[in-house]
Amino acid sequence: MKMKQLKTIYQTSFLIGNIYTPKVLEDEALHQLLKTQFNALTAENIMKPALIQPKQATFTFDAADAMVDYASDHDFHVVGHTLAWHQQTLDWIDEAKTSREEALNLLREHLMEIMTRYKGKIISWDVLNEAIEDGVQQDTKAWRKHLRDTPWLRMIGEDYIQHVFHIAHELDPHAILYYNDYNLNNQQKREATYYMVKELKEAGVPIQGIGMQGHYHTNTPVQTVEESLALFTQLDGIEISVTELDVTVTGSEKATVLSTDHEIEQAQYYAQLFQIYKRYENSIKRITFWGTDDATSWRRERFPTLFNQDYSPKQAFHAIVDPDQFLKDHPLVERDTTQTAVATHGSPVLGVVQTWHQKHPLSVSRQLTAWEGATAKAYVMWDEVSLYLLADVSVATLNASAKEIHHKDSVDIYLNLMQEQSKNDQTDDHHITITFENEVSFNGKVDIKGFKSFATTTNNGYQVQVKIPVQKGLFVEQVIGFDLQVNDSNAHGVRQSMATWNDVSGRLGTSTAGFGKLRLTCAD
Ligand code: 9MR
Repeated sequence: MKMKQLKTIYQTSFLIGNIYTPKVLEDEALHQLLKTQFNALTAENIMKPALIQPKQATFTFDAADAMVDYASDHDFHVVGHTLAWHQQTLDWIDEAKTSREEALNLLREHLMEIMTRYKGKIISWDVLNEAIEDGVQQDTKAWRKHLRDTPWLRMIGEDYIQHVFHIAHELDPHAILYYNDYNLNNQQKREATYYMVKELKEAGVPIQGIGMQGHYHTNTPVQTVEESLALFTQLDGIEISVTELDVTVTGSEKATVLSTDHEIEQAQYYAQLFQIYKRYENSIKRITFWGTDDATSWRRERFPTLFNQDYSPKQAFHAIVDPDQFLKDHPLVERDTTQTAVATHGSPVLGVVQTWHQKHPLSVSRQLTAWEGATAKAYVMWDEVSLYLLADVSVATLNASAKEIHHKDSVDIYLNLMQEQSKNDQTDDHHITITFENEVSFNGKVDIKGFKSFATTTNNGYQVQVKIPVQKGLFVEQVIGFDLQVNDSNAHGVRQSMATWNDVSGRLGTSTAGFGKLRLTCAD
């Protein structure tokens, strides 16, 4: 039976894209898959700043040239990705020694070489990538306060944003210029982005599109995606594209096979997304998937794409072919995704690993950011007067140069002792942050009397241990609201990722709704 073609099914709605990797030039089956299903290609990596200009004034265009030729030979639209980003940026720039004028020149030169070369061949550019920071909690209208602390921002100032769009427009006036970011379904990040784009647009900055990346998990509430579309479509003169869609269904731990249940659950999620996208088809220009198949995706351990390793279609593909029918055949069922775990009774001594009971690990691996960094395994113990936590963090590089503590490599601990009953008594509700260097913050609350902490580096990251005295006492079978977040700082001191045990909304700082549940047990 001939396989249905997504690009044909959605031809009156939006372009259907995927990533381009050089592999397609040698893999005939991959070429056939791209050609039959998709009509737009985004460079997954080869146009990124550090790859295309690895040394000052040395540009490596071969791979990008080959992509543009391939696309033109086979009638694909080409999307350029990306020009200004905080990751894989021009690492050879010495931030400390570069003046604003020099930085602006370097930015202009970078754009000039690339955009002039491909002028007229690129439908749209992801001009600015991921410029709003994570964890925005309030005051979203003041979007400048929420700009990510990036090398370009430090060297040029906040107006690097205006500059990069003006330069890009001058160089290729016909390309549609995008702001591209992940987690734009998050209410605060969505609002900050909305206000930023609105103000830029009204000030005459040539920005014409918002790219909602779309790195989701089946736990991501699907209505939050619709809420963002509803807001962004209020912006005049701004088109929307879904630029990097993929949906994971398992946790970060490596799994070897995708179970049938998970495959259906993922497909249902894709079906719901496409029902939403169809409702906004007048505003959505393109939907690009971030990966062709589960064997090569950047999140390959978690099966996020529409195709298996041999390019055969998964249920997710069938779900997108006909979302309504798929959801009729596979009706949604309510799922509770709240994590629950047990804390074991005992009083460990901080710094003495043998005294810790390491049997019931909490996996801190729900990634909140598109850049997937540090994760942790944590163990909680308790006695009648204190709660104890040991978190073993796996992370590649350690950095404490950021101003704010939770932008350093650190662990956030959230405690809501009495859960619902505690609204009027927050004596024992805490938000504690501890870095790999044992810097501690109680985030505005007074110090906890008797609190103790210990931190040490390990072969694959660092470990923190804390003792949190509890004034009201603890008792067996008590269930407490609890969460952990691991913050990963990159080599520039920019927080590049956050992973949690339970919450996926990014609102741990202001709401206990996303906390998981910890049960205090006596037994092992
Ligand atoms: O899929 C990309 C992966 O192969 C790279 O290793 C990684 C780092 O460059 O970037 C991935 O793509 C990112 C994209 O460029 C920007 N948004 C987030 C994507 C996932 O991290």
